[in-house]
Amino acid sequence: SRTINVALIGNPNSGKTSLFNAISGGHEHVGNYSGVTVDAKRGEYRYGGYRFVITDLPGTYALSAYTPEELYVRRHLVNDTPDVVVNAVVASNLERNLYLTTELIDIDPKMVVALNMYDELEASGAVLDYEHLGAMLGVPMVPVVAKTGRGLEALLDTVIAVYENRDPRVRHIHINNGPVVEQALRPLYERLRSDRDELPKHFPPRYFAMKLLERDKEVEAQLADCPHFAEWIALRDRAVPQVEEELGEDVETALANQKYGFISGALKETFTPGGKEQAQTT
Ligand code: GDP
Ligand code: MG
Ligand code: K
Repeated sequence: SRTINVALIGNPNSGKTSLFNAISGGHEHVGNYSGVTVDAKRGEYRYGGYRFVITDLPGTYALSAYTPEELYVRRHLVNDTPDVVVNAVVASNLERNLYLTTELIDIDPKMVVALNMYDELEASGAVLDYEHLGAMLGVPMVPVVAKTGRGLEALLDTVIAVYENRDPRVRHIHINNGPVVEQALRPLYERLRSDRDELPKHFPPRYFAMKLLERDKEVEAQLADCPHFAEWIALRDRAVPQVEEELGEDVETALANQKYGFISGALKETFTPGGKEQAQTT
C-alpha cells in the first residue's frame, strides 16, 4: 500500500513518544536509527489504506541550529523530507509551544497540529476555539489525548486529508515580520524568488531569505554552492545593518519577537484561560 512518512515534531514533554506509542506501539517493529547523540525512533502502522512510517524526533523548542536536537530535527526536514509533519503541542501551554509551530510554518511542510493533553486543558476550565486558531495559522488542529488514544483516528484521518491535498483548512501564511524587517528583506526575497530554481525545492524562498537575514550558518552552508550565492550574501549584508540600526536588536531577536506577537494575538482571539489550577505545567 501507499506510504506516508510522518515526522513527529514538538517541544520536550509535549507527548511525542506517547503519541508515537499510541499510534505505532505493538503493531510493528520499533528501533533506534541513526541517532548518535540524539535519539529518534521509527515505527509503522497501517490505517485508511496507507502504511504510516512514523519518526519520533527529539524534542526541540525551535528550529535554529544551536542545539544537537534542533540541528537534528532541521536536518531531518531537509534530508528525509517527511510527507507530513505532525506537530505535537501541549494544548494548555500554547503561548510557548506554538513558537515551534510558527517556525515550521515558515518552512511550510504539509502539517497537522496535534493539540495534545487536551484532557488537561478541559480540566482547567479553559476554552480553545481551535478551528479558528487553525484557520489563522493555516494548519488543521486536532485535539488528542495521547495517553488514552482519544482523537487518534481523527488525527490520522487529517494526516491523510492533508497528504492528499484535500483539507480545506490548509493555507500557507506569511507571519508578518514588521515594517522594518519586511522592507529590508524585500530585495533579497525578490532576488531569491527569481533565482528559485537554484534553491532546494522543498522550502519556500521566503524561508531562505529570512534565514540568510538571520545569518544562519546551517542555511548558508546549504546554499553555498548555488551559482548566485555571493550576490545573495551581498544583498543580505546590505539589509542587516538597516534592521539592526533601526530596531536596536539583531535580526534573529526581531523575527522571534514578531512570532511571539503573532501567537499572542491569535490566542487573545481564540483562547479563554480556565480559573482552575492546571495539573501540570510543561
Ligand atoms: P515527549 O517528551 O514529547 O516524548 O513526551 P512524552 O510522550 O514522554 O510525554 C510527557 C509526559 O506527558 C508523560 O508523563 C506522559 O505520560 C504525559 N502525557 C502524554 N500525553 C498526555 C495526554 O494526552 N494527557 C495527559 N494528561 N498527559 C499526557
Ligand atoms: Mg519522547
Ligand atoms: K500551511
